[in-house]
Amino acid sequence: MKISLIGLSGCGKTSLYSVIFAEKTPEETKRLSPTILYETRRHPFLGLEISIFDFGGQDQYIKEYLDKPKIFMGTDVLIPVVDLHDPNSFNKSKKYFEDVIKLYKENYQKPKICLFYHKYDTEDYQKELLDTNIIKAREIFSDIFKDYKPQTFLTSIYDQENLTKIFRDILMGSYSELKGHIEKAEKHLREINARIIISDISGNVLVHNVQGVSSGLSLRADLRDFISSCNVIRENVFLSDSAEFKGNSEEGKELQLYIFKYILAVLIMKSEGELDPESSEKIRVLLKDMKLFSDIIVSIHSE
Ligand SMILES: Nc1nc2c(ncn2[C@@H]2O[C@H](COP(=O)(O)OP(=O)(O)OP(=O)(O)O)[C@@H](O)[C@H]2O)c(=O)[nH]1
Ligand SMILES: [Mg+2]
Repeated sequence: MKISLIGLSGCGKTSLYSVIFAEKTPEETKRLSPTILYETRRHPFLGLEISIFDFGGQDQYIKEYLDKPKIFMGTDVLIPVVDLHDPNSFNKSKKYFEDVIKLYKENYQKPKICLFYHKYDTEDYQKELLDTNIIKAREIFSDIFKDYKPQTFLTSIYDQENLTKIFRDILMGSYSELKGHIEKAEKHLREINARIIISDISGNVLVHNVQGVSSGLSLRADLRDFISSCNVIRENVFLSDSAEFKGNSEEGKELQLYIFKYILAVLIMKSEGELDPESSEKIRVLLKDMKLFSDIIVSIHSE
């Protein structure tokens, strides 16, 4: 799956990448330099290889891509990024997007389009201006992708929770039938009185109900390492697709890890006697559903 981020220089493409996939804080992005030409990064997600193309937006690079457009081709998801803090750039940005769309049309390609109205925040910016800019941006951009039925999002690296969900749903795009499972799990997690994290084997968090265990899509490093080690044991010692691991402390803290079909990890953290019968039942249902979820992923992969 190829995801392409396009937009003028400074609109926030590399920041988006850094916060969601590379465990950077929003503050750290203030020190990013403009991207030279373009950068490609690979990221495994639910056993699928995702390539993220971050197209530097300085004028000379845009000219180069438009002259040799092959690099844009084969994009599954195009994310045009509009900088809401820079209304003077809207028309220039529109021109760039129109040129790219024209190339896709000429080549009979139809990527899914997720238009980001980005920097939707008041970090070093006035609220009143932001509101005016959104109205102006919608007037300028809402029409240019209309043949592609674009999805539009108001995004900000300062609202990581929302941004992570947007990216998770974009990445799950190739598994549309799975969205319902994730939403159901989300609902369950709100009702269970244990701390639960559902991620893939590479440590991309899909759903959780614990504060501070993830940065963007990435699970905290110690838990990620734990899952990764258990996954190696599953493969090399148990020689099975799925396995269960357990840890207990003398104080009664308990950690359980379920690995389903070498793809999905469900981590449950609780204290002794903490679980009420209702939550136990809900965990049982949740695990059953996640097993099904991983079966579906495997069947999609083998298609
Ligand atoms: N307020 C605010 N600032 C942001 C946001 N996203 C990125 N920025 C800031 O925008 C500036 C430029 O970000 P970059 O990610 O380097 O921009 P870029 O689109 O990659 O630029 P090029 O590589 O030149 O194409 C940085 O100072 C970021 O901190 C956001 O959501 N809100
Ligand atoms: Mg950049």
